[in-house]
Amino acid sequence: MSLPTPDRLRTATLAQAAAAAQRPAALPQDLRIGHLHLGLGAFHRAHQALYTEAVIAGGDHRWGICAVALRNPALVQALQAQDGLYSVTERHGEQRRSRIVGAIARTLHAPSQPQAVLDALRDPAITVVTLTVTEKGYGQQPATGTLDETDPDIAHDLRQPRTPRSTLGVLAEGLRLRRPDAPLSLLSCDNMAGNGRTLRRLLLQYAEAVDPALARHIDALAACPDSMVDRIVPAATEATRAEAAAAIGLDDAAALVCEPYTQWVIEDDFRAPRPAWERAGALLVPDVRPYQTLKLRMLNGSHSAIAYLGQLAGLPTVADVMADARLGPWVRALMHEELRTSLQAPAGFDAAAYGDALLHRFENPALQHRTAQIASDGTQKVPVRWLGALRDHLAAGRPAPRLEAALAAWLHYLVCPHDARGAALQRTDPGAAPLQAALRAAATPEAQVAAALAHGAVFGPDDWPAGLRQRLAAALQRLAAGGLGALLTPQAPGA
Ligand code: CS2
Repeated sequence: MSLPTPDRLRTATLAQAAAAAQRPAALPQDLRIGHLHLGLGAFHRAHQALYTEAVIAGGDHRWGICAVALRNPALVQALQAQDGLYSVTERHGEQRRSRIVGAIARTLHAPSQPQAVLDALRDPAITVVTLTVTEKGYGQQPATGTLDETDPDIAHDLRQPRTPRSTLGVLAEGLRLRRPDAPLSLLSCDNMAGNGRTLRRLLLQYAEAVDPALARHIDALAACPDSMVDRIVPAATEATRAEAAAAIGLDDAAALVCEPYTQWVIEDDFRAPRPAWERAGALLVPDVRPYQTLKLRMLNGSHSAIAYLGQLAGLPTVADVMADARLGPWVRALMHEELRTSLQAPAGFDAAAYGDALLHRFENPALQHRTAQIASDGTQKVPVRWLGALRDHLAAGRPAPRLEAALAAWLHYLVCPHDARGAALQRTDPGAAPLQAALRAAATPEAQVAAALAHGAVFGPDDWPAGLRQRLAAALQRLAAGGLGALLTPQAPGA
């Protein structure tokens, strides 16, 4: 016998929510809108939206969020059917805590409501715009950090800047319409080094190409602080919805399950009023970059290694990789012996404890964080997460065998038809096609390595040392001949 489906989460049904679920302090309909978000997805709703929710709970009702979905309308429809309400369940193992969030006061779907998005950007009541548009959403060449004018959306917008499709194009056009005496702050929350600086540079480069006067206008109008965001938020599935129904007693088509941990470090460089996120635990600092480097290398760097090894091994989740007798200890060694040692932690920061805490977070069996999700967009992620660390080790003459093995695993993954269990690998990386073609065209492991390292959009200047080339070729050879087991078996020096 199946249980009856509970009522849908809405303002009218909120009173029926399970007593243990925390209720929003204010309803979406009672908020003014002051915070615009581009990139309505799981991460925003479990991260920035909760910091804004806490500010609203403190009594400041100016900061209702207008959240814009850039592609898929499904979430907009789900949230609209729920009057903007959704639930977040934090889990570690068997511990769980659910809350219903009311900070999203309005939702928009950019492709079908382009004018409404531009109107929001010109609205002087909106003084802060957060972005989670993914690394590839900035239209940049990942290795060089310059505007990628071959990106189809950027190319379109440069031709037709009044009807933009790309994030940069939408921002530039919205800001063009904005009064010069209504400054605002654009706060990138994507996993990139110097994300605010990057956004500013690309936006000005784009605007300059459209009209130099527009670039000057934007330069005077917008601050672009850097920020480091951290919380593991797996993409929601049907299981998430069932879990939320059990936890809150209502059916929530926009439910999320994430870890309890959350962190937000923000450069204190705003040009206009903003929510007092520090009241919710955000750290406002003069320079975010040391925190970004730590997080990108240690958390995201090991995450990407887990993702490619996990995908090749046929292990679907991060927790599966951590529990694997061969891969779990390998990840631990990568974290402590190669990622942590690649950087100088800020004075007083205990990087060893940080690394242990990250490994504990990865082990969380409740999250079901899929290796396939993290494996996506490697051409954007690998340069930021691994290549800086690898270059630093090479320059200092320190060996980094695990980082090199991870790099070989990624190259192998890009062209390998199936995992160790025979299942077809499903790859998602729109920027990978030229690299994959070059890898496939190469006849030997040496030629594959040469083709990869010459791919400047990912690997930057092709000045990689001969020793690295030999080691990567040997690793590809081992992978092809003996799979992951052969890759991870320690090699005698010089072998
Ligand atoms: C992950 C990140 O999908 C990925 O690439 O590495 O989303 C990661 O979960 C977050 O950055 C954690 O803060």
